[in-house]
Amino acid sequence: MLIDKGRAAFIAVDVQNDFCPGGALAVPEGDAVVPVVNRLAEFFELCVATQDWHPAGHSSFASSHPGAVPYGSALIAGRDSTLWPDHCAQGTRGAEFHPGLNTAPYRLVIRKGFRPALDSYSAFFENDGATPTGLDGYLRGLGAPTVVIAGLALDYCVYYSALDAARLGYSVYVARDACRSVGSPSGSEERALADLSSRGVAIIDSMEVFR
Ligand code: VGL
Ligand code: ZN
Repeated sequence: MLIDKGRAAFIAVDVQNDFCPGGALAVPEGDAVVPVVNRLAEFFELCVATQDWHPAGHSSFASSHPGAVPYGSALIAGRDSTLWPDHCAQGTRGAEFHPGLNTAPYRLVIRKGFRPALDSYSAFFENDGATPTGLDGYLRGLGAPTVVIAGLALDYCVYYSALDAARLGYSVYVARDACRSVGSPSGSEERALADLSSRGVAIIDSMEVFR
C-alpha cells in the first residue's frame, strides 16, 4: 500500500451543488466525482470536507463589480483576482453538498470564503496566503502528516489546497479521478497538474489508494 491510512487525512473539497452540472458555477462533469469521493471517504478514518460559503454580495462575485463579467478578473484588496458567477451563497441549495455525497464519514467541515472582502480557495489559508482556516492545527493535533485531496475544482480549490499542504510539509496526494476542473482560462488544468507535480505533490488514481 502506497499510503499509511492510519496517519493520513482525506480532504473532500467543495463537493457542492453549485459546482455540479446545473449549478451556478458548474464544473464540467463535476457530479462524476461523487461516487469516487464516497469510496475514498469510506476508506479513511479521518475525513474532512470543505464547503465554499460566501455571504451575499461577496467580492469574488462579478456582480459585485460594476461592468465586470464572470470568469474575468479584478483587483480585490490589491490582488488580481478571478471573478465568478454568484455561487455557494450561505444557506442556499447551491451551497449544500451534492445530495449523493455521503456526509457520514466527515468529522470536520471547514467553511471558507465567508469574509466579504477576501476569497478563499485553499482548505488551509484564505487567498491572502496568511489567514488560516484552522485545518493545519486540526491535522497536526491529530497526528496526520499525509493528506489525500479530491473534489472540485482541480484547477482552483483542489490546486490551492494541495499547494498549501505541500508548503506546510505534508505528504500530498491528489486523487485525479476524483477531481474535475473549471477549465478557465484554457489550459488551467494542465498548468495546475504540472505545477503540483513540480512541488512534489503525487497525482494518483484512487485505485492506488485501495491497493
Ligand atoms: C471554487 C471558484 C470559486 C472551487 C470556489 O471550489 O474550486 N472555484 N470558488
Ligand atoms: Zn467561491
